[in-house]
Amino acid sequence: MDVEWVTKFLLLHLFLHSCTLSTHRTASDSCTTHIILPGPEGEHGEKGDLGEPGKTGKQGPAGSKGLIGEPGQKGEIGQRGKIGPIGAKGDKGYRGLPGSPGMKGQPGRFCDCGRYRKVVGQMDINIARLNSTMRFVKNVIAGIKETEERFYLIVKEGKNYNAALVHCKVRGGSLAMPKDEETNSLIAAYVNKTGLSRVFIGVNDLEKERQFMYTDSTPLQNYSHWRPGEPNNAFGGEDCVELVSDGGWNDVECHLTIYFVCEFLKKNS
Ligand SMILES: [Ca+2]
Ligand SMILES: [Ca+2]
Repeated sequence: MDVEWVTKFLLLHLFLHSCTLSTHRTASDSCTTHIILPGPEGEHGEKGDLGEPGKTGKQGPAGSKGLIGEPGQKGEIGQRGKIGPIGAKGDKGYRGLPGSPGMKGQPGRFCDCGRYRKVVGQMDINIARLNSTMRFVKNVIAGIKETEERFYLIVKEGKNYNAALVHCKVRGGSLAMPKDEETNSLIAAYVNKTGLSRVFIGVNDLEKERQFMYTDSTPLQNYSHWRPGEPNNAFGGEDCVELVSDGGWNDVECHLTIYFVCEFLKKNS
């Protein structure tokens, strides 16, 4: 409470109290004597000096989001991008329309087919020979026997006597002609080792009955190895000779189809 105002209040209260206590006096006498009034208000004081600057206020809360800005200027054109990966294979297209029919062909000519047939036939023969040679080589690789002068080879292809003769001859040899015991034993052991029981050898009496000769047209000389009772020319038709596994000889029919032994002269002998 303002001090000046309190003072004025106390003085007024004292004045009224003194008037009440002096009721036997006239109001004008007694109150006039004891009135105490405040003086007139003084003039306004001079303006104070400028106060010191206040302390820095606290940081205010974040303002509300501003309005969207104006769009920027258009940028420069960018660099060319890398080539993308190969795309997936496209679906198969629809079937095209059929083309226009072609021109009519020229009339046919007479075919000289005979000449071609002859060529093809010769090729077949050559292939057959090649296959035969391959089998022969396989046999050679499988096993071959030899003496000082000759090689001997069992051919595991069933043939009659004449076919066997040709087979050995076209390969530079002949059907085997054992002309001594050593060679005969070697061929017999070879037959046994191969698991066979009989093979054609190059001996026959085709030219003259009972006069056996080798296929090189030389007569049997100091050596033969007939089995007991052979040659017997059974049924009047045994003009070729087989060698059985014990080394013995037997005259047989020439059309039999059995394995055979070729011999080849060594070139250095
Ligand atoms: Ca005979
Ligand atoms: Ca016989």
